Parts: sequence; C-alpha cells; structure tokens
Amino acid sequence: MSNEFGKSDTNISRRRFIQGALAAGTLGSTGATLLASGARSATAGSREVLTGSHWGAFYMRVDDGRVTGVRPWEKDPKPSHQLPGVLDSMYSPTRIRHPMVRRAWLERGPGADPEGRGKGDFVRVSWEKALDLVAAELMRVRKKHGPTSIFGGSYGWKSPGKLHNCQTLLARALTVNGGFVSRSGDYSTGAAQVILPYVVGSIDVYEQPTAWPVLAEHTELMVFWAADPMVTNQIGWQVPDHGAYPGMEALKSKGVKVICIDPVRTDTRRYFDAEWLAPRPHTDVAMMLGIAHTLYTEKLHDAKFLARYTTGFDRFVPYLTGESDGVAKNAEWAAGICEIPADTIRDLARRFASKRTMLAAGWSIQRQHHGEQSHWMLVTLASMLGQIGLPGGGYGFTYHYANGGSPTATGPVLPGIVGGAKPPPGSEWLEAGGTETIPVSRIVEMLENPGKPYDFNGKRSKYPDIRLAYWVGGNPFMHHQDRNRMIKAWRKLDTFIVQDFQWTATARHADIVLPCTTTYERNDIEGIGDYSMSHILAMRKVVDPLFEARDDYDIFAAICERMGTGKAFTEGRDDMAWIRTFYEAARVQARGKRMEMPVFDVFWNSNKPLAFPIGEEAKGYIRHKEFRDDPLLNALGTPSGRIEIYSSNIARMKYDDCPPHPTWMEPLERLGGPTTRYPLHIDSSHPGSRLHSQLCGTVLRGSYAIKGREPCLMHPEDAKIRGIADGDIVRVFNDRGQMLVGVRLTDDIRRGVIRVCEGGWYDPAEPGKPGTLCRYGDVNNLTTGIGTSKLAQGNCGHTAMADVEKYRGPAPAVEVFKAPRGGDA
Ligand SMILES: Nc1nc2c(c(=O)[nH]1)N[C@H]1C(S)=C(S)[C@@H](COP(=O)(O)OP(=O)(O)OC[C@H]3O[C@@H](n4cnc5c(=O)[nH]c(N)nc54)[C@H](O)[C@@H]3O)O[C@H]1N2
Ligand SMILES: Nc1nc2c(c(=O)[nH]1)N[C@H]1C(S)=C(S)[C@@H](COP(=O)(O)OP(=O)(O)OC[C@H]3O[C@@H](n4cnc5c(=O)[nH]c(N)nc54)[C@H](O)[C@@H]3O)O[C@H]1N2
Ligand SMILES: [Mo]
Repeated sequence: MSNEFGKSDTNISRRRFIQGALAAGTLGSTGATLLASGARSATAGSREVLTGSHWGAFYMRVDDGRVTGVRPWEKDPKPSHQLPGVLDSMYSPTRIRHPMVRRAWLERGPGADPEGRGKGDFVRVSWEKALDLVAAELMRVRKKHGPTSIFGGSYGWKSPGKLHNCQTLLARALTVNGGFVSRSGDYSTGAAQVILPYVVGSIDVYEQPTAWPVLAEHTELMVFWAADPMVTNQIGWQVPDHGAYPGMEALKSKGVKVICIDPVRTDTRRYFDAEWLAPRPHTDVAMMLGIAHTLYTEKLHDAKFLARYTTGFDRFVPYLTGESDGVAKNAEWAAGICEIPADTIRDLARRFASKRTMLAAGWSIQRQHHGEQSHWMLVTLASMLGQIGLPGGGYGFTYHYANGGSPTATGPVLPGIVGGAKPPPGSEWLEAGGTETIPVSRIVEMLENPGKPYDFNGKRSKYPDIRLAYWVGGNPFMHHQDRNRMIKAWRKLDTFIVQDFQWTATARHADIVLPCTTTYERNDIEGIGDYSMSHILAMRKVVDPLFEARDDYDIFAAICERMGTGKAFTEGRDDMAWIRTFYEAARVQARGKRMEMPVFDVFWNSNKPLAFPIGEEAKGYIRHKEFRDDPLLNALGTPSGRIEIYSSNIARMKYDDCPPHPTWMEPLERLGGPTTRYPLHIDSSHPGSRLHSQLCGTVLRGSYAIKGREPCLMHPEDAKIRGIADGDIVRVFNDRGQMLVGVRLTDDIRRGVIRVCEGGWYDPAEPGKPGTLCRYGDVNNLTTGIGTSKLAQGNCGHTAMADVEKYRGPAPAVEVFKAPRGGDA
C-alpha cells in the first residue's frame, strides 16, 4: 500500500527516535507515594488490576465492579498527582453515556442548521441506529464527493494502547473504504519538526538526547530555555516511566548550576533553586542573537567546530554583525527587544562558553509566529559553543517531554495496529483511494478555502473540499487556535462525527456522538517509557464498559461491517487475538536479541510489567557523539552532511517568512512589539494538573479553579493599574475573542504577561455564536490561528496579546461540566 498510511499512524510518524539502547527496571526510587483516591480498605471481594495510561502505570482497585482506588506502580519513581482525576474521569458527570444525534441533523439530514451546532440539543438513539447513520453518511459523501471530501486526520492525545489506538483505527477504517484526507505533523512541534531536518538532518524533537546520568556527571551549566520539565514530564505519549525525575534529582544533588529562561517562575526553577531570567515572551531569538554576537566579537566561539561540523556560518556572520542589514545584533540591540539587560546577555555568553553547557529547550518558543527560527537559532548557538557531541554539552530538545534522556532499554519494539489494512482480494482499487494530507493546524483555513493553493515545506498544494469530518481521540474545540474563526468555518461541514468518552466541546459541536470506553474498560498492551522502553505492560480490562460505551475497535469494525469491509478491517481478529499478535512479534524480536520473553498467557496473567535490562552503554549515551567522532562516516542527514546554519534548500523556496539562516523577525504581535495593540501577552503553557483538556471535567479542578473558572496568573502591578484584586473574576479580551477567568496575583510571572494554561473547557455563553463570551476560560478564544510560516505551517498557540478587565456584575454560571441537554438521557 502507499506509504500515505504511515502518515496517519501517529505511532510511526510522531514519536520516532531512539538511538541509544537501554535497560530497565531499576529506575532510582524516590519513594512512590501511596495514593488512595476515594479508596476504602480492601475487602474480601476487592481486587487490584495493573494498568496504565498517559499518567503512568498504576493499580486500580475494584470493589463490586466499580473502581474505588488508584495506587501507583511501585517502580514509578514519581507518580503523577493527577491519578485521582484519572479515576474520576470514568465516573464524572460529563461522561458520554449513549449514542446521540443532534436533533436538526436527525430530523432534516446532513447540513441541517449548521449554526445550531454546540447548542446541545441531542437525541438519544440506539447503537444500531447510530452505526447505520454513520455508515450511510460515509458512503453518501464518498459517492457524491469522493474520498478527498472526508477529513479523517483527527489529531490529539488519544489514549495509549497498541490496539485501541483510535486515530490509527479511524485511518484504517477510512482506508479500507477508499481513502480520506489526513494530516501531517502535530501541534506540539509543528515548526521545529519541519525545519530541523534541514538543520541537523532529522526531526530531532522526538529523539533521545544525551542521557541524564551523563548530564549529572559532566554538565556544569544546565539551561532550561522555555522548558518546565518538572511539570511536563508527568505525561508520556505511551505509559511514562518518569525516568526524568531521578535524572533531575541526580543533577540537583550534584549541585549543577541551573538557569531557567521563562516568563514564569516555574516549578523547575523552584525545584533547582535556579537562576530565573524572564525575557519578554516571543523574543528569544533576539536574545540568542545577542549572546551569539557577544561570543563572536569576544572570540569565544569555537571556530574549529564551526569549520569542521557546520556549513554556512560565514553567510550568517554578516547578518549577526549587521554588515548585511546595518543592524548589529549585539547585546544592546537584543536587550531593547527582550528586556534582559545587555550586561546579563554578555555575561551569559561568557558563562556558556567557559562551562560545559547544556541548552535544554522546550517547545513553546516554536509554537509561535516564526517559531522555526527559535530551534534553528538555538542549534546555531550550540554550534558556536562547540560542545555538541561532548558529554553533558550541546543541546537537547526532549528533556521536558515524555522523560527524554531516560536511558533506553535493550528490549524489543512492540508493534501495534496499522492504518493501512490490506484491501480484500479483488478490491485493489482501494489502493487508489486518493489520500491527501494537510499540515495539521491548517484545518480551519482548509474549511474556509476549498481549492485555494497554499505553501508548505517547499510544495504548493490545494486545499481539498471537505464535507464530512470524523474526530476520535482529540479535542479540536480546545486545541485549535482562534476559536471564533473556527466556529464559523465548521459550519461548512455537512456532518461532524465525534467519538469520545467525555462531553468535550468537540463532542458538543458534533452531529453524531459515539461513546467509547476508557482504557480501563478494555484490553490492550503498551510499552512503558517513550524513551526508556523499559517494560511491556499488559493493560487488562479493569471493569466492564460503563453505560453504553463500546471499544473504538468494535465501533469501527461495526461501521466497516455495514460498508462491506468488515473483514478487511478486522482481518478476522478480535481484541485478544491482536494483542497476542503484537506480543508474539515482540517475542520474536527479543529472541533475536537473545532475550527470552515468557509465553503470552504467563505474561498476561502475571499482573506485572515485563522488564528489559538497561545497559551501561545506554546510561552513557551522548547525542551526536558518532558525528563528532567521525563527521564523514557518520554524516548528518542534511545535504552537506553537516549542521546547516545556512540552508540552500530553504533559500530555494524563497519564502519571505523563512529566510535561509536564523533570523529575528517581528511576529504578528508581541509584548513591546512595534505595531501591537493590546498590552498583555498570554502565556498558554501546558497545565500542571491536567493533560490538555483531559481531566478538566474531574475533581482535580477543585484544586486549581478560582471562583469556578480557569486560573489566570497576573503580576500585582499589572493588576493594580486595572483595579483587579486576587480572586477576582476578570474578562480577558482582544479582537479575536473573550473569556472569563479567575485571577491569581503573583510575582511568579513577569510584568506584562498573564498565564492561562491551554486545555480549559470551552463554555460559550451563546453556543454557536462567534465572538460569544467563554464562561470557563478556553485560552484559544484569544490566540491566533495563522501558521508559523510557509515552511512549516505550524500552530501559533503561544502568540496572543490581550487586555484584562475586572468583570462587574453577576458572572454567568459555568455550564460545561454537566452533560448537554438530552446528553444524560
Ligand atoms: N494556546 C495553545 N493551544 C495549544 C497548545 C498550547 O501550548 N497553547 N498546545 C497544543 C498541543 S502541544 C497539543 S498536543 C494539543 C492537545 O490537544 P488534544 O490532544 O486534542 O487535547 P486532549 O485534551 O488531550 O484531547 C484528547 C481527547 O481524546 C479523548 N480520548 C482519550 N482517549 C481516547 C480513546 O481511547 N478513544 C477516543 N475516541 N477518545 C479518546 C479525550 O477524552 C480527549 O477529549 O493542544 C494544542 N493547543
Ligand atoms: N502536566 C502536563 N504535562 C504535559 C502536557 C500537559 O498537558 N500537562 N502536555 C504534553 C505535550 S502534548 C507537550 S507538546 C509538552 C509541551 O511542552 P512545552 O511546549 O515545552 O510546554 P509549554 O508549557 O507550552 O511551555 C514551556 C514553558 O515555556 C514558557 N514560555 C512560553 N512562552 C515563552 C517564550 O516566549 N519564551 C520563553 N523563554 N519561555 C516561554 C512557559 O511559561 C512554560 O513554562 O508537554 C507535555 N507534558
Ligand atoms: Mo503536544
């Protein structure tokens, strides 16, 4: 089959990496805390089942068919405090109980009353009816408008599990039925993953960085640049091992000097008692240029490294010095933009150069207009320092994510379900299914502009004309920017189908809603540790499906059955047959590595993860060491085989918003920007007590909400001039939208910046009406929906300026944490 399918398979396209090999089991134990959520003492009838999800591996206690407690796996060195929310999400009032159809759509058919979406007028239907409607509508749209009228590029943090990988299952179902429009990239690293292959020859952002034990031994200066690993490593794409925490603990006990560069005084800053530098958001490229200029003019840069391992420095220098444009990018120039004093910038350059320095960057700085430049400039800075490939030096883009740097075990790679099932004999025409792909965050532009040409990564394509969108395992009415523009664009669809277990805003805007099971109501299998790959975990069903929920796999199998492609979808296998197949494939691989895995039934019934050893080599892994040792033999995947500070490939594209070497360009808007109208920057960081929007509808909210609203951090001085007090409900607004939030005053945030984390549930006061007030605090009412540049077309979730005012009068009640009308029938 065409490798298009691979693109929609998040397992393949998204988290590829692993270069070091590694080993397992004995991650330093920092004392797993016992967490008894709603737990009662175990009675004779209770049992504990080991399972896991994005928050880690844990045991669920079951009494009388109901989960009553969660206890972390004893080998988890730092269990997430979110586990009580995980339990609560199963039983929360926002659980979707039955298949539902929007009344207008049910009565009047596809395309009826598109403005009515989101108003919550749902009718409960039987599964038979719902599945018939979905299958018939997929066939109608496909027959009338072709495969490129169906959007199945559903993006989001679906649950882990090699079988119930709902997005891959959707791709599989749409593929066996003749193709669909998919998406490339993701919201996490949209800009960086497109530019870095031109710079270092691979996407880099999901690859293993130098292992934590090497940092503890060799790093003298650890710089967390826009990264908050204490918060974000709670979560893994698979089941996290939390190996970054013992890694950080080793750094801390060694007394390694840490600097945090962030508009917020983060948990990481606090943990390390680190030095805190708070530049204006969105100005990091200018700050890095100021450091680079100091290195260059003070001859602190490593000319030998630049000559041997990079190309294009000579073409970058005239820009740095100002020879080419008359503006020297010196420390004073940078200070004027980023508001970090010039002396501090010069001092940083000297300290970086004189110490073994690791530049550990997070991803917010590329989730911004011109975000491609941030990671390119950071690699350029690291190249000038000349420590790439040395123990403890260079750069790392994954120390904050899914426990990157946790040494990799020597175990097998567990395969999973794939998107492109084989077409049944005689229906090879399926292969001509015409799958197209758009950059993931251009979805609204696509809906607005069918047939319009757009640029992406050197290619010009046309947006397809979409009539039907099918979403599983994601919440675009949270994750996508510029909500009000989106609400309008969505009206173009004839039909919007959503499969979820929570009444997310996305489900509320659907025409057909199908309730799926949570991980804990079905069987599956997954690896522990995105980077450590330390264990294989049996995820046995803990309790029976709640209400009328069905497994994603079964839902798609039933739809395909109705479309005459049931066999092609299932290949005749049920859940346990697939799980066994994946395990057996891993077992064959393990044997090739001279490791014996137990027979499947022994593994499945053991209630224990299967551990793989972590070798010394993995603990000593140094990124780019081979390249440094022999840059000819181990050339990078760039055209020159070296790090490209100037890219001829990018030069050939002639994009006005992505020049051929790292460049400071004014973004659409920013704090202190020359043409910016609103005074406050909104930092939409990832939440400490949620996974995006997941668990917002649970008991955890009680621990952070202010007057029932999403919290907004604000500096006391910014509050004072607006007459705002701690705990006030305020309205945040700009030309794109408005929302209510609750204010927390703190000097943990720099002046001119407020923080409202992404993931707050969208709660429109007047559903379906663009511009309406969001009552709870979905920050994407305020952000911009433009692409980072023509190169990557990534999202700009962190680009948003706004103002804040005290909300006077009675604030409207938050309604989004109960089921919509008809939804709890
Ligand atoms: N302003 C701003 N916006 C941002 C960001 C930002 O920094 N700032 N960050 C962006 C980033 S990096 C990301 S990754 C996105 C995240 O955006 P999403 O990944 O869309 O957010 P989640 O809340 O994790 O949504 C996942 C949904 O899948 C559902 N789900 C989970 N498991 C299953 C399953 O097994 N089956 C089915 N059918 N459904 C399931 C959950 O209930 C939930 O509704 O947000 C992006 N948006
Ligand atoms: N608890 C938890 N962990 C998570 C997630 C979650 O939702 N919850 N999501 C996961 C996912 S999908 C992803 S993609 C990663 C996201 O990882 P990141 O993209 O790195 O996370 P962010 O929180 O967006 O930003 C990290 C830090 O950058 C700072 N920052 C924002 N703008 C700027 C700026 O302009 N300059 C500088 N110097 N700093 C800035 C923020 O204040 C924040 O402290 O996290 C993952 N981990
Ligand atoms: Mo992400």
